[in-house]
Amino acid sequence: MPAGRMVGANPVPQVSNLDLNFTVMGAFARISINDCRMVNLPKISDPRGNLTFVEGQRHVPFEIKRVYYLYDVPGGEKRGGHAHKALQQLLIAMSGSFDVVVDDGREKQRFHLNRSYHGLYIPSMIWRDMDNFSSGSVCLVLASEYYSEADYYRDYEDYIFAVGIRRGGGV
Ligand code: T46
Repeated sequence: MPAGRMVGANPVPQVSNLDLNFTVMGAFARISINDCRMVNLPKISDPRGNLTFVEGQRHVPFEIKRVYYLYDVPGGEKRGGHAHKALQQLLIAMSGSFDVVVDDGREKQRFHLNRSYHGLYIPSMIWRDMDNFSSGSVCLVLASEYYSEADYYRDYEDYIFAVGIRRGGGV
């Protein structure tokens, strides 16, 4: 099965087309996990080996200011465990596979990334946890901003407060 949206035990492949219709988020619109999506990147198939490219503002709805990658992740380790105030990202499994659980404070969704021509777009204000890294996996991240620790929510309660969710139900 290609990388896709997985809801509980029922995988629902949802790989969007190249021409993405990204949601325009108004200042007061609530960002939800429905704004996360799998992006189908161009793949130039060739007997010499395949080639995929990513263009800022075309395949991702932002200018790419930073690139970083996670690698040599030991089996059973977890990464992530935070949300970003402004940063948008595209995550790609350059090699191997891993899972990303996105969480908007109300709902969670698990994505399995295992193709170097699929990317997971994550807008700002989405909590993410990463696990299930396969041996030798590499996670490439294209980011809309330079690194700033001030852009992180690393405490889940702070994040929940910021998205305006009261514990025990209600908004
Ligand atoms: C994300 C996931 C997918 C830097 O100094 N510069 C950087 O550009 C980055 C990304 C990190 N760092 C420092 C900050 C920490 O002291 O590297 C250390 C490890 O970062 P962190 O614990 O945030 O790593 P992950 O793998 O949990 O999260 C990273 C990104 O931070 C985050 O944006 O979405 O990868």
